Amino acid sequence: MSNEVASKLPKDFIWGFATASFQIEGSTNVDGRGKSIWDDFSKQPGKTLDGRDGDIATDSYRLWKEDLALLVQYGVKSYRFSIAWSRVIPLGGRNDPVNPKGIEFYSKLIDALIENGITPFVTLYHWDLPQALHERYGGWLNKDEIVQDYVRYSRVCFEAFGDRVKHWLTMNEPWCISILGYGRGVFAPGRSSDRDRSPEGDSSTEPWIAGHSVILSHAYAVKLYREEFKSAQGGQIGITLNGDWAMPYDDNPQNVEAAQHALDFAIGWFADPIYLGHYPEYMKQTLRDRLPEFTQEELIVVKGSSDFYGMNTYTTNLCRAGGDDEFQGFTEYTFIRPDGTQLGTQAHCAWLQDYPQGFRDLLSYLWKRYRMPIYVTENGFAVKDENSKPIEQALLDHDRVQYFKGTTSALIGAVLEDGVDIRAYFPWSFLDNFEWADGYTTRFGVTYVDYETQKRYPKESAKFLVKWFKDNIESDEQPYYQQPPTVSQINNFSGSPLDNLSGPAMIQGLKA
Ligand code: GBH
Repeated sequence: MSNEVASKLPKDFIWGFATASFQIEGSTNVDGRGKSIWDDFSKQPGKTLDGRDGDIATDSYRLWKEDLALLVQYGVKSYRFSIAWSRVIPLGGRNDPVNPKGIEFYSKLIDALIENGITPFVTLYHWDLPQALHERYGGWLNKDEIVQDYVRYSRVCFEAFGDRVKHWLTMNEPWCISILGYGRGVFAPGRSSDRDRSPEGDSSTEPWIAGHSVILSHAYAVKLYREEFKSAQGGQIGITLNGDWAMPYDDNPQNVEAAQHALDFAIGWFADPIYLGHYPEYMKQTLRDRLPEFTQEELIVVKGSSDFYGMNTYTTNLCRAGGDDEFQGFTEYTFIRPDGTQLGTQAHCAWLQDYPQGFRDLLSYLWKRYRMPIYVTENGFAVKDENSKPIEQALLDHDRVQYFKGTTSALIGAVLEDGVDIRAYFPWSFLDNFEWADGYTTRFGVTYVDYETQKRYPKESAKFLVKWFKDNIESDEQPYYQQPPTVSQINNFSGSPLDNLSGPAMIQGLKA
């Protein structure tokens, strides 16, 4: 070992790409799968930008072996995917039958990943609630029912897959589940007070009730895992939260305070109870009796219920006090600085600009506030108008490469200079896919999907990331200049086009 200051990520640093069941699987009515709330929602006129649904998506339920081959080609260490609850338990409930075909699908995928040296990183819930539970009792609005049903679903997954899965995420982005599903009504089940949008719903109460149920479902599933599975299976389990960095618009104290208020509503809503044991004070003051309370017994289960901080983040918002958006804690977001300049490069989505310093600042903030190891479980960019470009041009995804250059350098800076304990990084997404209310018009993939043929094409950003992680994670192997490759190693090297670009060690050794 040398005495040099570390310049790379530690060798056990986890990286890979992320996806979610409903966004990629398709095959919505095969092998006994029950409907999820997104099945019918995405088919209602006006709910997705291009009017398209998730029936085919990237066809990954059928093409999973091809997807796996591509992951192997990329050389990822891990793959983050989610399990569709309604494949495993078609009607979702605790007394409803388990579907062996659903278990079999994920079981084969998990086996194949492991055989290829790829660690499965599994999300139990990425927004595809079984439709039957929504119809039966209102889904996330019914705490007493949903907690029990979610815990039973979790049990089925721990029993079926926990011998091989050592990294569990209970929930993906409770803020989105609650606010977008029950407040703004733009995501399934689409409930809102806006009667042009939804015949039912109360945006002033339902998001906070749904969020409360999500926290408790997460917490009781973790309790189950720790009590009945962890000692035998030895895995880790936690939740993953969305949250973008909030930067004061200027140094006006009201705007400085507003940035904290924005973080309280976006992140603290979930992170404070889970890591600190209480809802943020500002949320309590603002929502009063509309914010449900935890019983003492529940609080004991909630506090400390995540082994790590799961972080999904995309952008930075400049925050000002004011406005009427309760979901943002009565703050206003903008990307335009006081001097009129843009914060960063605009993405295809209005809510997303590239600002890597914000990613680094958010990592520090979360590390200081919660003191938990951080797994970055999503981070990504949608290039403006990528969908209207011919494939050859779309593959040259310059703005996405710039984005990942920024975030990877922020990531390594946060680890090596700021001392933040970051253990994993998963760019979103492995593939272009069903981008929820945007349909297929917004592409987040590092791999281009031609939806006519379902062929996959690596974009420049995939090549950049593959190479970056090869170059920036410590390896067990001796440096190439100490151990030149043998002739037979070189002759036996069966390279792919990607390997040429990313430069396997033995080829670099030759050149040196
Ligand atoms: C992730 O959410 C999802 O986990 C993933 O499934 C998705 O494909 C990916 O992002 C890309 O979108 O203007 O009020 O509607 C990202 C977190 C939070 C980003 C809400 C968009 C819009 C807020 N999202 N935000 S609003």
